[in-house]
Amino acid sequence: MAADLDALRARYLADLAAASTPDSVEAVRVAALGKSGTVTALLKSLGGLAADERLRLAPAYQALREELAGAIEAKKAALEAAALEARLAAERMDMSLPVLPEPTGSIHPIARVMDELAEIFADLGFAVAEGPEIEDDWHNFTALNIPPEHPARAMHDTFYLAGAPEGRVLRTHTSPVQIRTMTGGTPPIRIIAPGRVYRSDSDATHTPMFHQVEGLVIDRDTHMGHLKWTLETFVQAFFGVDDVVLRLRPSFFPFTEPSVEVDVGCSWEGGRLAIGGSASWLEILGAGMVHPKVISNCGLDPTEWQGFAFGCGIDRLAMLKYGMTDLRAFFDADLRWLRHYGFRALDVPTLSGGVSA
Ligand code: 2U9
Repeated sequence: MAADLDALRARYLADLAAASTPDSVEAVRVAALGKSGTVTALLKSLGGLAADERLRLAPAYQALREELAGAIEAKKAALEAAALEARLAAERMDMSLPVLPEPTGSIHPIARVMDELAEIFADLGFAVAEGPEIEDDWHNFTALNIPPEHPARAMHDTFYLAGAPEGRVLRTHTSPVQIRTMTGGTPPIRIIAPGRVYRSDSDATHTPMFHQVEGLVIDRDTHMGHLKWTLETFVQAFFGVDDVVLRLRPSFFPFTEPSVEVDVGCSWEGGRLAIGGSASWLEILGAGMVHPKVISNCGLDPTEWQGFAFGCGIDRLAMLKYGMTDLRAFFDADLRWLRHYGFRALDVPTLSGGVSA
């Protein structure tokens, strides 16, 4: 009997050594230790033996079963480890390789400036708000203290939408976004509203579609000092210049009272514009304290809530910062212009990386 066990052990260990898949290991297990396996049969046969025979043979049978079970488990584990190694080797990536293929498109300077604005104002606690480009008369005009027949309506060169419900217009500014924010929520509010706006105007310095960013802060004790600090901080960060000087000139807008036009100090060294100092002035913004009527039009109590707003042309900001001279080139889709002035797709502006680069 001892010789039989040695032969069985040798045969199954050889079969295991030859097994190269989990299925062939399982076949060895079934043949030896399965319900009808040979070793199982030997163990079952112990029951029919005389007691002294059973005592003599049982330890050898048990030892064989345990040895084979251990060898089968070890072989299974070795095959699983080898399979994992092979998969890892096949999926190995060189994380230091550059992204391929190199993106061929580029980020338009206007999109870039919008990203920079979002980054700068996010740092000051402003969220980005958006709204529809097709607006109704109330959100675009009436709520902003521009009632029907008000001369400011004519100034906006509005596109009226034929075939749309009565009073639909292409928004002439992003101000209706702030109206929607004020009617839809409760102060305090700190938002910027960047986006496309439309006016029926076309010449060297005007395109019928252009981009604006407007900002709105509504809180209990907001005043012109907060407005000036916010604009200074923004202009400093945007142009990457510390000695920014702002000049606030009295002006008029129906939706703000008082209203100001804001100039930034600059110089023209060798014909090139440099922001900073106060040798010369460039108008870049309009702003003011939100008119109490606008606040009450939005369902808020103007004796409790007040705030400031500002507006600015994004296309002009981009031209001043990146040195383009012709506004119309922004919308010509000329590939040579886009390659020259565009930004790399993965070059995302961050405050830490520098929005003024
Ligand atoms: C609400 C209340 C007040 C937004 C403002 C300006 C002044 C302004 C122009 C700059 C150049 C537009 O692109 S531009 O032609 N904008 O001068 N905008 S205050 O005031 C608001 C907006 C919304 C509810």
